[in-house]
Amino acid sequence: MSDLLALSEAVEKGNRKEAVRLTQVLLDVGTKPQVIIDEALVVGMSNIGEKFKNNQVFVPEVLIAARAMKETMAILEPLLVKAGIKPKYTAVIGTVQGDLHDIGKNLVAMMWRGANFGVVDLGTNVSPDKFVAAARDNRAHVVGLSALLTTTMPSMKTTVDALRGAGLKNVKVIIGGAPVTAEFAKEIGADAYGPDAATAVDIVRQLVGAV
Ligand code: B1M
Repeated sequence: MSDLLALSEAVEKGNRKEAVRLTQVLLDVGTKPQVIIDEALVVGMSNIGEKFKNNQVFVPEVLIAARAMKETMAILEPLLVKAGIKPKYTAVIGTVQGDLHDIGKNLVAMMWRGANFGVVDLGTNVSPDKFVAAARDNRAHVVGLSALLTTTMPSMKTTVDALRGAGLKNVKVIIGGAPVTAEFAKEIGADAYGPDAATAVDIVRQLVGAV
C-alpha cells in the first residue's frame, strides 16, 4: 500500500499517531504538502463523509477523523504558508444570531476544511453584520449559516438579505440545521440547503464550480 493511501486510511479511521507519522514520512521523501492534502487528507475525509451520509458511521467517528486531519494539517499548514499556498476557496460559517448550538456547524466546518476549503468560523450567535464583514474581509466564496431553533430561522433570512444588500451578490449562501428545509432555503433566497455535513461538502464544491 502506498503511504498516501495508508495516510488517507489513517485519517478515515482517526488514527492520529499513524497519520502524523505517515505525513512526516511523506514529507521526508519529498512529497509536496499540497499532494498530501489532495491525495490523502481530502480522500480520507471524503470517505468518512460518505459513510456518515449513508449512516455507516456517526458523529463521533467523524469528529475523530477530523481530529486526525487537524493534527496533520498542523504540520502541513506552516509549510503551505511558507510556500505562499492558500486554499483556492474560502468559506465563512457561523450559527445565526440568537442561536448557541454549534455541534452540527462545527462538523460542517471540519468537513469543509477536509475538502481543502479555507474556513473562517465565526462561532455562534453571529449577527448579520458580522457575517457581512467576514464575507467581505475574507473575500469569501461561500457563506454557511446554521440554525437549530425554529425561533432563529428568521435570522437566516435577515442574514441573506444583509449579504445581498451589501452587494455581495456573488457570494453563495448555504444554510442547514435540523429545522431547516430546502423549501425554506428557497423561500429566503439562499443558494442551497445542506441536509448534513457530508452533503454540505458536495454542495459547496458545486456552488464554487469545483467539481
Ligand atoms: Co438545544 N434544542 N436548546 N441545546 N438541543 C434542540 C435543537 C431541540 C430540538 C431540543 C428539543 O426540544 N427536542 C430544541 C429546539 C426546538 C425547536 O426550535 N424546534 C432545543 C431548544 C429548545 C434549546 C433551548 C431553547 C433550551 C432552553 O434553554 N430552554 C436552548 C437554546 C439556546 C440557544 O441556542 N439560544 C438550547 C440549548 C442547548 C444546549 C446549549 C444545552 C446544547 C447545545 C450545545 C452545543 O451545540 N454546543 C443543546 C443541544 C445539544 C440540543 C440537541 C439535544 C442536539 C443538537 C445537536 O447538536 N445535534 C437538540 C435536540 C436533538 O437534535 N436531538 C436540541 C447533533 C448535530 C450533529 O446535529 O446540529 O442538526 P445538527 O447538525 C447536522 C445537520 O443539521 C447539518 O449537519 C449536521 C451534521 O450532519 N447542519 C448543517 C447543521 N448546520 C449546518 C449548516 C450547513 C449544512 C448542514 O451549511 C452551512
